[in-house]
Parts: sequence; C-alpha cells; structure tokens
Amino acid sequence: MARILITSAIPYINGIKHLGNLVGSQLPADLFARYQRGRGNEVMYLCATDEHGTPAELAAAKAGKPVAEYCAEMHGVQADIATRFGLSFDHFGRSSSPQNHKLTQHLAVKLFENGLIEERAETQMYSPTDGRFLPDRYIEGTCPNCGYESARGDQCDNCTKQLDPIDLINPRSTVSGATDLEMRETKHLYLLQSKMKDQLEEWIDTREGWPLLTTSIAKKWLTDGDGLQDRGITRDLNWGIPVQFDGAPWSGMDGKVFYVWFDAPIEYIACALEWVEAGKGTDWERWWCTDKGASDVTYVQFMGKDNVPFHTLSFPATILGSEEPWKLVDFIKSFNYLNYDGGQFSTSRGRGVFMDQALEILPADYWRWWLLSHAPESSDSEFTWDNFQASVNKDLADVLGNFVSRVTKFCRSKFSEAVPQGGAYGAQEQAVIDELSTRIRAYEAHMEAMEVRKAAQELRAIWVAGNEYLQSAAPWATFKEDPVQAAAQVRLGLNLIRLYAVLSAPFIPFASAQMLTAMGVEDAQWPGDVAEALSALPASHAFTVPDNLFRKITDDEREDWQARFAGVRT
Ligand code: B3M
Ligand code: ZN
Repeated sequence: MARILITSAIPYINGIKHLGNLVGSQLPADLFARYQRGRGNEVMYLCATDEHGTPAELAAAKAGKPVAEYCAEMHGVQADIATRFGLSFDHFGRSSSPQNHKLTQHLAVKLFENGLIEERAETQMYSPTDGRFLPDRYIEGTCPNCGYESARGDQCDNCTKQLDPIDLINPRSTVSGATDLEMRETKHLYLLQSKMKDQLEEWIDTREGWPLLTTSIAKKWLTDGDGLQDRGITRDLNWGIPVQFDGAPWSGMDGKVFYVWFDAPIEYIACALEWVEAGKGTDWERWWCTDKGASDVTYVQFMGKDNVPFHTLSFPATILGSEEPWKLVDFIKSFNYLNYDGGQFSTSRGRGVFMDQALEILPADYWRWWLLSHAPESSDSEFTWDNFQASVNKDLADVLGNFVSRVTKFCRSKFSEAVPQGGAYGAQEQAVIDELSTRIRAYEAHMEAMEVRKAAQELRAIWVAGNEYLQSAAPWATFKEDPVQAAAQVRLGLNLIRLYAVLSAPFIPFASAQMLTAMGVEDAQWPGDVAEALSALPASHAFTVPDNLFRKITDDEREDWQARFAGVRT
C-alpha cells in the first residue's frame, strides 16, 4: 500500500471561489485523492484557507467586521461549500491556526540561524493620518507604466506590472484616502533566496516527468532578471503571524507580521498538526518528516499556474534552507486558466459562476464532470453554457444515466428487482470484457499520470462501451426468443452499473454512491480482473431502480443562466 500526500493551493479567505479557481487546484486534487483511495492506497489530502495578507484585512473592513471574526465566518462558509462539492479533504485547516503561527516562527528562526534571513533597513510609505505604514494594497496611485489610476502598491491590475509603492504617481492611502504620505525608515526581514539559487536550480533540473507548464515557469523565474531575488518576508500589518515573539533572534520588529506568501505554504504542514488536534489522527510526522517515515511518501501538489513560482522556488527555499528533514514535493501538477464565456472569470467584478451559485442551480457532479473533463491542462480552456449543456446532456444523461435506467427498469419489468441467473456469458459479453480490460488499464494509467482530460475521455469511452453493448445485445428483443440469454445480458448490465460506480467515483462521487446503493453493495473494490469484477453481483442479489441519476439541461435554462451570470454578482 503506497502512501500519498496531496495538497491543493489554499484558497484566499476573502470570498467564495469561482469555478476557475476550483478546477485549477482543489477539484483535480480531490479527483486524485479519491482515485488513490479507491486503489487502496493510504491518502492524506490537506487543504486550508489562506487567511493573512492585505486582502483579508481589506475584505473584513469592507464587511464591517473584525478580521478574526470575518475569517472564522468565511472559513465556515468555504468549508461548507467544499463539502457540498464533494471535496474530500482529510482536513481543511486555517493558515491563522496557532499551529501555523508556531511553525512559521520556528522556520524563520531556522532560516535566520542558517544565514538565509537578514534584517534590512528600507524606506517605506508611511501615512501620518492613518498612523501606519502602507504595504501592498493599502496604497493606490497612478501606474508609472500605463497611467492606470488605480494601480495598487504591489501590482498594476491594468498592465500587470509588479510595482513598489514608491513607484506610484500621486499615491494615496486606501484606508483613509490621505495623500500626505511620507517616506519613513523601517526595517524588515529578507529571505536570501539568491543564496539558494544553485541548489534550487539543481533540484528543478533533476525532477523527472514534471509537467512542462510547471518546470518552464520555474526555469523562467530562476533565469529572468526578476528571478530569484531576495524577498522581504515581513509586512506592517496587524493581522498575521507576529515577527516579534519570545525567543526571536531579532528585535524591534513589533507591529510586523510575516508576508502572507511566507506562511501560506507552511500551512500545508501545520494543517497536519491541526488534523491531529481535531482528533482525526495521531501521527502527522510520518507524512511530513523524512526521518520519521515520510521518505516513503509520495507528495503531490495541485495549483494554478500563477502559484507555481511560490511552490517551485519560494517554499522549497524555506524547506531546504531550514536544513531540517521536511518532506519536499515530489510532483507539481499545475493548470492553465479557465475562462468564462468569452472573457475571464473575475472575482472583483463578480463575472462567471461562483461555487455557491453553481450548487444552487445543479448538483455538484454536473459541475465536477464538466470541469474535470475540460480541465485547462495543455492550454487555457473556456466555459460556455452551450458546451456545458451539451456535455451534461450527452455524457451524463444520455450515456451513463440512460444506461443505468434502461438496465434496471428492464430487469424490474421482465424479471424482478434481483439479478437474474440466465446462461453463461457468450462471445458478445467476452468482447465487452476485453474492451473494458484494455480501457480500464488505460484509465488507470491516465489517472496515475494525473492526465485529467484523458482520464475523463477514457471513462466516457468505458460508459459508451456498455451502452453499445446494450444496444446491440438488445435484451428486450432477445427476451422474446431466449429469456435465459436475455437474463445473462441483464446480469452483465447490472454488474456493469456496479463497475461504473466504482470507476466513476473520483469524478462523480454523489452519483456513484447512488449507483452503489441502488445495486445494494458496499464493496467498492477497484477492478483487477474485469471478468471477475463483472460477476461480483451474483444471481438473486437484490437491487432497486434508482431515481433518474442525471437530468437534462433545457435550452430555456441555458439561456436563463447565461443571462444571469453575465453581470455583476450582487
Ligand atoms: N491563496 C493564491 C490562490 O488562492 C493563494 C494560494 C496559496 S498556496 C500556499 O490562488
Ligand atoms: Zn499599469
């Protein structure tokens, strides 16, 4: 039994995620986790909310709530939606947890002791009106590059240029609007990433079989001018992990917290400690400490391409630089962007479908199937309502749903709600078994390789094979001349439903559970020998006809939804 550690990029706390966020991280990670559990492997799938940084503080201020209260509430909201989407985290933690505070401070000390963190004096924008320094999004002004008037301190949203607050023309505080800003001397901790460049480059160069998307982004950052610069890892904010604490090897850092991108990936580890605290397990070290068993673990991370630099360079710099035996990632699966109906999903403009809205209109499996079968792997992909309607109606309703319904209803009407005995399987049945044997092994290979679209295609072909068999065997016709043979055909059909439930569970877990319940089985054993798997349900085994598994999306609905989600989310 292999042990597999899986993390997906941890979503920011400020608001509900859209489907583009979901398909680039949590959903494919869940697919992989469910598949690996299905294969009988031991899986630890960790995710959390990313609760620090200016976005959290600003969102809380906008909601008129203290930031701690806002984060606690939004964590609950996100956890609930994740459950309803079937995201099977072993734990859904919080980057603001005491465990993460402690571990982040611990790692900073280690890095300092190893000469990889130093204090640097710098001048920064200070607002006397607000009585504070103005980091990142606390400051806005005109972009020196494109003239956009609402560029933020860290980046221009219009031309995407990375900025420093002092670059802004006519800067103003986003807290108070004050413009009487001044430069003040302060000091910050810097992570000396440049010292780690060779080590990181060697590590990246020796990763075998990593997706090109992942390694090309990492290499670009390593070699570009902007590349692996030393990076300020502290900020003048109230909310976050304090830089000044008992036993800190520096002083004068009161009122500062660690930069959100320093502590967020550390939460992957801290999350396992939260898992222990939540009483879900005891031994977290065998997942994370290579001297305590984690060297046997395969660790896979899932994320959108914008997060790749932080996971290929910054977080490994923290891990390697600590010189402690932490588990390093073995494989990074990254995704391009999913666009929405001719443009981009936009959280700030509320464009596109958000996770809560998606579940208001259709069950999770419809979304899971479409998103995963159209995952933006080799390039960006696009959600359109036409395409969504077509996939759902064809793949889920016409192929899988219809198969289940025809087999179970026919059996009930001509035999009973129990598997009929019938004769032995003949040549036609053997042909299906052969085809499925090949296809199931291909499906497994795609899943192992995390080729999400290819796996979906193969699964669809597996469903189609059953439908085609049913169509050509036509038990309703056979029944008239040879009820014994018809019974064998139905017996195969019912066994196929069980097999489909097992194979499809990673993609559509809710429908899969419904199918298993209808077939009256608890044994969801992954198929080894396909012939054997297709005789798992013996004659006279009782089943029930399930409710329609999938309904079709009508043209009216499609038009309604397209209009409803084009505008601004209120
Ligand atoms: N919260 C960005 C994002 O949600 C960030 C990921 C952190 S992963 C450690 O896309
Ligand atoms: Zn600009």
